Amino acid sequence: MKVIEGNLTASGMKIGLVVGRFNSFVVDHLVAGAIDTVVRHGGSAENITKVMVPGAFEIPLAVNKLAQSGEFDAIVAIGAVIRGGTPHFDYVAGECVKGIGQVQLQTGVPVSFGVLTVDSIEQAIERSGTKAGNKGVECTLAAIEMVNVLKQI
Ligand code: INI
Repeated sequence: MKVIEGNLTASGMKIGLVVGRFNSFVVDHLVAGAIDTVVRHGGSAENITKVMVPGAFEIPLAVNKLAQSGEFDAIVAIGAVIRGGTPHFDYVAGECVKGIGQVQLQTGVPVSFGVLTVDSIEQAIERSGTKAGNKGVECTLAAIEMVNVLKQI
């Protein structure tokens, strides 16, 4: 049996980070986790390009432009959508994940989904570097692994 799998080495990788500013008190920790992960896995902060956008709704458009530029091995989308009392959450989160999914299938550039979609500020804090880990770290590892697995297919 032939098994193809990707390692977690980020040496020489060019990574685009697209970051929604909304809920920045959470998002800043996710970004720090993402950068730290690239560096700790052999990559360089100089090879990271960070693009700031207003919120999660705008993330897919910037991800698409980076992916189409051909300059990046992978793109990490980072943001935080926190449910409020209206259906707004569902529209913003839904468009964000749908758009990101489309970009990676249409361009072949791996895009990882580091956008928290949570019911409360407490859940967001838990997933941005406290008791439930850090989504920025997790999705950056997924991006690195996908670059390395796709190279072999
Ligand atoms: N954007 C987010 O990234 N997170 C949110 O929780 C959020 N909420 O709840 O409204 C949010 N809204 C802004 C949206 O992403 C767009 O920036 C805005 O609608 C302008 O297009």
